[in-house]
Amino acid sequence: MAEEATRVVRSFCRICTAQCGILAEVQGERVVRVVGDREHPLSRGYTCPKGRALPRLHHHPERLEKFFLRREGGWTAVSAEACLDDLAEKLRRIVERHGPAAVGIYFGSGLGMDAAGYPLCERLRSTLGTPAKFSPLTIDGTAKALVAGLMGGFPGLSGRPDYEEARLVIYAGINPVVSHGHAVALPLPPSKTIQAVARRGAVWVLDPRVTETARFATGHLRLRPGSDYAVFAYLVRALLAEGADSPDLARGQREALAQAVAPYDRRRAAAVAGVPEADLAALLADVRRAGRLAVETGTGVTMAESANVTQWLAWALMAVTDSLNRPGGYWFHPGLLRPLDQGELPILPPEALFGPGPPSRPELPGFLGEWPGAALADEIEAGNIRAFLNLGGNLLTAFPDATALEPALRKLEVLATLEILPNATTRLSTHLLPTWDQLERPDLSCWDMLSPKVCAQYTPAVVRPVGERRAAWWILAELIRRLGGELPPGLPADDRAPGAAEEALARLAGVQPTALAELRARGYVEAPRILPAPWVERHLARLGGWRLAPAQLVAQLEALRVREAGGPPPLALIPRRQQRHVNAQLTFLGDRPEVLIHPRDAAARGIADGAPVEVRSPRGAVRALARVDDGIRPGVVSVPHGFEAANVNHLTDDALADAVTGMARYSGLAVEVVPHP
Ligand SMILES: Nc1nc2c(c(=O)[nH]1)N[C@H]1C(S)=C(S)[C@@H](COP(=O)(O)OP(=O)(O)OC[C@H]3O[C@@H](n4cnc5c(=O)[nH]c(N)nc54)[C@H](O)[C@@H]3O)O[C@H]1N2
Ligand SMILES: Nc1nc2c(c(=O)[nH]1)N[C@H]1C(S)=C(S)[C@@H](COP(=O)(O)OP(=O)(O)OC[C@H]3O[C@@H](n4cnc5c(=O)[nH]c(N)nc54)[C@H](O)[C@@H]3O)O[C@H]1N2
Ligand code: SF4
Ligand SMILES: [Mo]
Repeated sequence: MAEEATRVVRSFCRICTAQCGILAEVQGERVVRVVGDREHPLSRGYTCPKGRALPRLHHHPERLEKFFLRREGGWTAVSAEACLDDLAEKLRRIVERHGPAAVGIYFGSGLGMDAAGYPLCERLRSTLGTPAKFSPLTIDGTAKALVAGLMGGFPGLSGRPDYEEARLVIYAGINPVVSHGHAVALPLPPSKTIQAVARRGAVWVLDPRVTETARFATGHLRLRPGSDYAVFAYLVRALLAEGADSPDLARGQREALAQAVAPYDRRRAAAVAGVPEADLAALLADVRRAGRLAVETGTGVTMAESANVTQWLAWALMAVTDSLNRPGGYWFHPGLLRPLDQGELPILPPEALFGPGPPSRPELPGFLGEWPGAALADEIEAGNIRAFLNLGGNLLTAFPDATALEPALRKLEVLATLEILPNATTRLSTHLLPTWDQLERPDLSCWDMLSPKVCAQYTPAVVRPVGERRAAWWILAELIRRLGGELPPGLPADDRAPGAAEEALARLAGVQPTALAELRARGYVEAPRILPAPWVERHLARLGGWRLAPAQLVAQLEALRVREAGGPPPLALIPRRQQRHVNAQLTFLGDRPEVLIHPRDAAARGIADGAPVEVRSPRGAVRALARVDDGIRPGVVSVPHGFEAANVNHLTDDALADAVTGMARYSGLAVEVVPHP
């Protein structure tokens, strides 16, 4: 048989926000290899094992290729139309009988990088008229939007270090060498970026574990989970006492901030964080030396009880060192395809961030038009949510308290899932709708603000869609149409018609035609980053300066301070990410759910390295292998999420959500670990 010619398609990876440039080698419709694109301005040849596994993802032996309906007795493969007819009919009946809030909807990570599909999720939600919208926001990092909203008047301000000039970066609860960044990606490769800062000055890591990132740092605080706020409070207090100030601070608020952090002298901060006072002194000395600095926080911060307070004090530290919107400090992404820097940003009053929350959990707010993921099981159990649209997520591994969520999901009349592979959540679904994966669709950077640079990318489809998979935009449009909603003008009726995918991208991605044409021609466009950015300065002038002491956060700090007397739990669970899977995806590449435990804690429990253990919480148990690791702080165990057979969310508790934002608590929970023969 003659060998088929290999063609190379230039594309970009959409597994994480780093969006590395890739070259896909294709024979016929088989993707044989993905390698890094050396000419790519963003990643210059860099890729990670996940990106290189795109061919395995696409050719996965169990990939979903058909529409399925679950009827009594099992699954039936049906046509796309029959599946959509049935689904729309059931949704219509449920809304008629119980109102729109009876349909919940999850904007999952799987659709989060589909530039044509994603915008229709919101249109589907508004067609249904349901307030029961969920997204990664409340299971990932509400603290960032909250603090941007409260201190900066606009929750969409998204910042990152000025890696060109920074002389001090503090990484708190983030491990970019593995994750490539929390939401916002780091310039690649992460280790080189971090080393460059270290050469200019200093890099500190705040993490209960010696992480892959800590190895490149000049200083590391192996602090107690959830104690970061005390470290930042100490730094802010010390600098304010020395007279630190900036013309950009809202008037009268410096005093309120000073008062809030007053209790955190070095001794108290060291006691709360469980670190030597000398290490805090060394960090403060580096802060003084650098003058300006940037703090990068990640899920270790946003998933802790102290999330909002830590994020606030990290910003406060940048504000009082005059680092916000300054070279060598922190810059705010202006966006490129959907720019923020063209007009005036709205200035939102604090109340505008919140809305009515889920009725079954009156203590929880709605936040930025969404409901907390921690309320999903209760909303179903209360009979409020009866149908659920899962748009590219694995609910059971993503949401807290799988012990409560799994039986709840089984009670749903409808659980419809848009997916590319079977998983724990598809197994509970009533409707399965297979969509184009990232190699099967033309695409654009969906979230240009999360890029490390002011840039945007375009990729053509690499191969033709397999089986009966349909475009996510087509599936969503067909549902919207069946539910009586309005569709954007000019949207192709058939995703399989020639040119339809490109046309849909143009109609849906919200990008100016000229910009789109340029992107298609060049694949990658970049704009210069200007620092200080005039649009931020204009915004700040109208805002009256950074608001240093938002009342909600001052109150949360006070509450934390009162609880400090109770001390930490004997053994606390913390999350971590691993190199070769992203959340619940790509677990077939071989990462294992190892429980990292300190030798002291292991010995006290008779646990040997590599031995099977059971991690227990009041909510449930997870079995995995122990890795005895002297890099982790004593009293802390680290368990990665995303594994179905060892689902760490059987340990988490959906009652533990942040009172201000509803964010789920995934870090700092009390657990016990026992040998499990
Ligand atoms: N305990 C604990 N829980 C956590 C976390 C934690 O650290 N600890 N992390 C949280 C965080 S930060 C997040 S973001 C969430 C993530 O939770 P999810 O939003 O559920 O994300 P994934 O697990 O990545 O699942 C995405 C799904 O999309 C599918 N998919 C991939 N590509 C495509 C595509 O092109 N189209 C479609 N239709 N589907 C696709 C994948 O097969 C996968 O099943 O989990 C949260 N849950
Ligand atoms: N390889 C890979 N990359 C990913 C993902 C993945 O699953 N795998 N997921 C993607 C997603 S959805 C996200 S949201 C990002 C997240 O990106 P990151 O936020 O960088 O996530 P992690 O790598 O888990 O790093 C969190 C760190 O916080 C530490 N930590 C836990 N609790 C605390 C605490 O209380 N205080 C402090 N200071 N540290 C603490 C943990 O030990 C861990 O090292 O990564 C993205 N990139
Ligand atoms: S870092 Fe890995 S997963 Fe993320 S975009 Fe690059 S290749 Fe893809
Ligand atoms: Mo995330």
